[in-house]
Amino acid sequence: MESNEKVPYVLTGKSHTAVAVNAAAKAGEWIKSRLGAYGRLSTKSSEQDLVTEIDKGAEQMIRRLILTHFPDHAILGEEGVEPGEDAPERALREAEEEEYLWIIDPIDGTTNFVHGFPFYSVSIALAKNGEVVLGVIYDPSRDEMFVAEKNKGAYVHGARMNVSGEQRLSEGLIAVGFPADPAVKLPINLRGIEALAPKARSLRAGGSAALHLANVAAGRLSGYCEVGLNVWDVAAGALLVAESGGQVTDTAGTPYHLGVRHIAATNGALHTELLNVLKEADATGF
Ligand code: 2AM
Ligand code: CA
Repeated sequence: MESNEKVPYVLTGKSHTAVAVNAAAKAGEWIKSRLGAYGRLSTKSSEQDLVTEIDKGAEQMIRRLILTHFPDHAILGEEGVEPGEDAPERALREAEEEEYLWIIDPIDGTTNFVHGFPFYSVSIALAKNGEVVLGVIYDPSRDEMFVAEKNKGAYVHGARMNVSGEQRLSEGLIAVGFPADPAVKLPINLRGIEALAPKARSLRAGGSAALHLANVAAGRLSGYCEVGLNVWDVAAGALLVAESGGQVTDTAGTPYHLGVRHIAATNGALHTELLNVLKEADATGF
């Protein structure tokens, strides 16, 4: 046979997952290299709501990488939305109409990043027709890449993740949050914290919603709840928990969807008990 026969050139596209993992790793490495070296610190909705030029730079980096491979996909990123109550909701409503929507939090846990506390992450989710089908969270401090694909399970560095086995709240390690809105959201969360503290084994507040969710998925936390989050804080993590066998709802028990702001994510076994405590304490945010 003639050896100079031409093989047709096939342009094989990269998978959504490969692009998300690559973007999270690149942004995460860059962020980590800038730890303690950021310049100007700005505030957004409140004095506790911080942003650095590293957040903005990392989001640009992720946007460019995604658009290189998928130029017609829509992107909703934390730093591309004006702070305040209405703008994130409006942006989400518009974006939900897209077939493919990437949802980015370039640094989840900016306050930790600013202080050098090693608990922050890059969170990237892809929603198809309004449903999350891919979730990637990267923890630069531990070099852990968490990946979930809808109906295909969740993995950390290639090893399948499963939620923990605690059956009761009294055996559970539960993560909570102290939101950056001291007027409305903080008091609601504090009511929940006060009610949960004597009932759970112990509480933790790490300061990154995405990493709390990744750690629930990995079975290191039994559950996590927080009122007043944004879609980019939880979209990737919600899929990680669901694909690890856990349960993700809003604090009133409605199954997770892109509009959920008040989140409860657990190993499933102690979900109802957790929701009941929040309800009794008037801490659901509803
Ligand atoms: P961030 O670091 O990306 O801002 C801590 O309680 C969690 O709340 C973090 O995931 C943090 O994400 C998020 N958070 C901080 N400020 C917020 C705000 N104004 N609205 C919603 N979530 C916020
Ligand atoms: Ca952020």
